[in-house]
Amino acid sequence: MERTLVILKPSAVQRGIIGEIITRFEKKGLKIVGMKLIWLTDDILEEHYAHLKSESFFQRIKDSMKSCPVIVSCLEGKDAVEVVRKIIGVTNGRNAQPGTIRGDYSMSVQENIVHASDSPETAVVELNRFFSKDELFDYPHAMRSYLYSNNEME
Ligand code: IDP
Ligand code: MG
Repeated sequence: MERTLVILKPSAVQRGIIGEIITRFEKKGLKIVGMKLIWLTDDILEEHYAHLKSESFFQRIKDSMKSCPVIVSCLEGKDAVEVVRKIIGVTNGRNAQPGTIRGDYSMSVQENIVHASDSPETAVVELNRFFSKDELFDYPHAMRSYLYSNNEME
């Protein structure tokens, strides 16, 4: 099964909606295999958002992301990367479809509640960035026969 990184940003933590956001992923059937509260630093943000380094808003994003601790999590499921990106919606909360997390909770491009890996390759790199091996857990998901057919679990 595929794994992806999801970060609940300061906009989720400070608005008190951590539980609501995690509930959405749980209800979908994604399995939580890693989760912790951490305070991000410039070093890790410069690596994580390296693709935005030359943007005028880079400093603003970094300041926002380190304004308070965030929840980093690893979600597992079939095609988890693509499924989670669909659940969160497009980057700009004002354009995101209602029904998506950003569409339902965000009015902003920057303060858009969640981060999620954008490809399986990126997910591997990002999970290594935020989790050590012993912080990610393999355990049987009690509901798995009701979430997937046998052939989907192969
Ligand atoms: P994504 O989070 O949807 O994958 P990215 O382009 O990877 O979007 O950008 C990372 C984060 O940087 C966004 O989630 C958002 O918080 C912020 N960001 C992206 N574009 C802008 C912008 O034009 N203005 C301000 N912040 C932005
Ligand atoms: Mg991105």
